[in-house]
Amino acid sequence: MRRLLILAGRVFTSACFKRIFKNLDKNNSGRVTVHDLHHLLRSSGICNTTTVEDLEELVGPTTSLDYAGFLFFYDAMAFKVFDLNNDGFISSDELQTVLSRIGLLDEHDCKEMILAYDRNRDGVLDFGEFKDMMSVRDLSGDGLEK
Ligand SMILES: [Ca+2]
Ligand SMILES: [Ca+2]
Repeated sequence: MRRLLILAGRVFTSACFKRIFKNLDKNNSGRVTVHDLHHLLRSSGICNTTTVEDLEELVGPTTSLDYAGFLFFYDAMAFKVFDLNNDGFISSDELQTVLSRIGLLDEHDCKEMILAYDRNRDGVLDFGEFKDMMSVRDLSGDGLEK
């Protein structure tokens, strides 16, 4: 179970969020732009259909993000990827559909993952619960660079 969760977390970490951020922040300004993020999403295959306009809507009235904003953005993007019907919740069916697309997990595992993080027991994950699930990435040793 733990191993599966870490695997799922890795889908979105690939290596290390700080490294991703640093790579995007080519001029070392401590901020990345919406265009940088757009390029990241497309090149990583996470969200090929997302346009710069979609991102601008998500990011709000700013054209660049600091690291904290970047992490929030990434969680929000991941949530959007899983929330296939855009109702603001992730069901075990949606989790299964997305994870099976990338060759991870079967139906049983998805139900367990939802159960493990479904704090209010409504059978689906809202954004807060989803972020808890994603925070498993901290257990995989990412984030602290020497
Ligand atoms: Ca949904
Ligand atoms: Ca819930």
